[in-house]
Amino acid sequence: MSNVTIRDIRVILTEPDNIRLVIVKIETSEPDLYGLGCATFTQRPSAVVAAVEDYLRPFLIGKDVADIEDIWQSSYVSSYWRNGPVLNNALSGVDQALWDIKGKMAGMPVYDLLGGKARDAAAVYVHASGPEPLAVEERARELMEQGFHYIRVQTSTPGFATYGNRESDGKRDPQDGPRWVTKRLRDYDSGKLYAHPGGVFEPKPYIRSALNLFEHIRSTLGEKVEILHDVHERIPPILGVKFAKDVEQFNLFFLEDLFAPEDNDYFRMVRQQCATPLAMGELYNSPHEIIPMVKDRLIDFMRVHMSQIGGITPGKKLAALCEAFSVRTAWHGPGDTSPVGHAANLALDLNAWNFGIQEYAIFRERTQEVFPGCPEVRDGHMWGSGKPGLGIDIDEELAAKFPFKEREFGGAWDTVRRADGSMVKP
Ligand code: GCO
Ligand code: MG
Repeated sequence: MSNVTIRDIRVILTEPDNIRLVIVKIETSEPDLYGLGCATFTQRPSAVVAAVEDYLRPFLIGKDVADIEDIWQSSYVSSYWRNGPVLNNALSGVDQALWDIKGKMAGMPVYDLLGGKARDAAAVYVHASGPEPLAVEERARELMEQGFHYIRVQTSTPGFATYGNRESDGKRDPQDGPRWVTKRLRDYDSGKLYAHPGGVFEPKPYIRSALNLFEHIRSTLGEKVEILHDVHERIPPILGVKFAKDVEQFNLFFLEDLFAPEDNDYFRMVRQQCATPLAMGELYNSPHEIIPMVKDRLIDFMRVHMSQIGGITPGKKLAALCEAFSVRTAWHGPGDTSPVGHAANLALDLNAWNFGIQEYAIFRERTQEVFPGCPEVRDGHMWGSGKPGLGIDIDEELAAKFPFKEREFGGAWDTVRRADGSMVKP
């Protein structure tokens, strides 16, 4: 019991660098005491705003800020139906803000509240992408020069759209249809490169271009650098099983999102056939899809997006569950995790003994200005500041200078299609 209560809960929307970010601010009965939490679901931000303002705010005003566990549990079931991305993001914004407040009241960083640091700093991985392997190699070398040792590599598939590399995303000529893919495949196989072909994804050309990329990176950068790759759930599962076996020779640090969450059970097949380290989790929201992956040791790295499961409170419990099964943490850390969310990731990165790696989408200039206290990254690691709470703030006046822009299709995630026009999970 702290006798400090929740006075108000506000949502701050800002996109300093063209990524829509959602921050929850809890103001308390102590005039200068407030907390910040990340509730960023960049494809559905206004749904999260409604979930916070219309439902959690009236439910929570007046509650004691000390009772994070009780607030989390009661909020989680206050909607009766639960475990979805919108309500979990709303809950995360509140939860992370309460951990921020608790740290400020205790005069301790959140990682100390959780039991202190198990490491000096959290190793991060960064993204190297390019239209072809040589460009990816060059970007990787630049990043290695900057002190990064873990690098996610993604390249284009000539003639098709591929996740993780903008150059290849274009629009498909609808009237071409399947005939188009025959032509594309024939020209692709003849090595003819395309400039910005349609937003069409074909599994086999992607797999060939990815294997070619790993071959190039290993033959030019050697085994020293740790390379990671994100399949982004796009290929038919049985091709994923084969791909995991084919990449074993390249000693990836991990292969990510080999399957869609709906195909979780295919991980069992991969486990029985190869030792490629597997990472999965950014698309998970519910304990029902997460727990089997851990208890059956189907993956090596748990990559949930912390605000998608409801914040630090479930995050710390998931980290502990993973430790019992030797699954390491690798919290999702893209550009659509706000710096507040990265600070929350970092608190668990520093505290959890079974930390694996932290994804880090390099903070852009304006984002750093809007969020004073962005976690420091140097020598390939993210460092705790030692400041109380999450150690980060938001300049609301500056944030207001970057309101959400109008977006085509409401800001929906890419619609990716096969050459025959059928939809691909993106
Ligand atoms: C990653 C992710 C992201 C997601 C994005 C969705 O590994 O960082 O795959 O790139 O696609 O966060 O909004
Ligand atoms: Mg991913």
